[in-house]
Amino acid sequence: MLLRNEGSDAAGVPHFYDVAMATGADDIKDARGMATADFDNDGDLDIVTNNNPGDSGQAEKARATLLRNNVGTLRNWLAVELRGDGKRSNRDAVGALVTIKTGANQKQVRLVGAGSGFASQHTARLYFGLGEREQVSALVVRWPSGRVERFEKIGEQPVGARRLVRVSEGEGAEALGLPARQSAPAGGQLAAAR
Ligand SMILES: [Ca+2]
Ligand SMILES: [Ca+2]
Repeated sequence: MLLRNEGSDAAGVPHFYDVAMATGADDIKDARGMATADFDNDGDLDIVTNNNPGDSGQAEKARATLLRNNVGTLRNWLAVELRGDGKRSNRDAVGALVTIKTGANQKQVRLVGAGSGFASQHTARLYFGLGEREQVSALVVRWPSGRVERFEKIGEQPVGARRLVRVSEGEGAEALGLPARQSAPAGGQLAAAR
């Protein structure tokens, strides 16, 4: 099952539509656990599931399934990776909260978590969708230590889209391009690579 968020109706009731079959994400394997990460570094989150070999016990017959997302790269995005100071904050920055601000009153918030479901852990990188926007007006990190750092520029540049921003607690931030692997042609939507 893969649900697409269709937004809310006039009464405020959210609606979702199962697009698994239409996107090629439906699968008869007996999956256990699911995690998301940007496996091909193109700025959208892809999905991996582990599969249960069942009574056969032959794990090699139940290889993991990677569902590559071919939808999201038409829009802009920002990825953020944190490294805590290893003293008052843990190195992985679990518990850190990142807020990005775009425009006057628009905010998005992401939390660095640990454990994302049964036997699974999503990527520790935080991904923000920016739509058509080319940059964010501010990036604010609230570290597990309680320290708050705010970035409106990195070096002399605004915080631009389609970048990975690495922030080390108390030591500043750097913006990096990611060496994206070639995406499948647009229109394939979500293609299963088995
Ligand atoms: Ca991706
Ligand atoms: Ca993609």
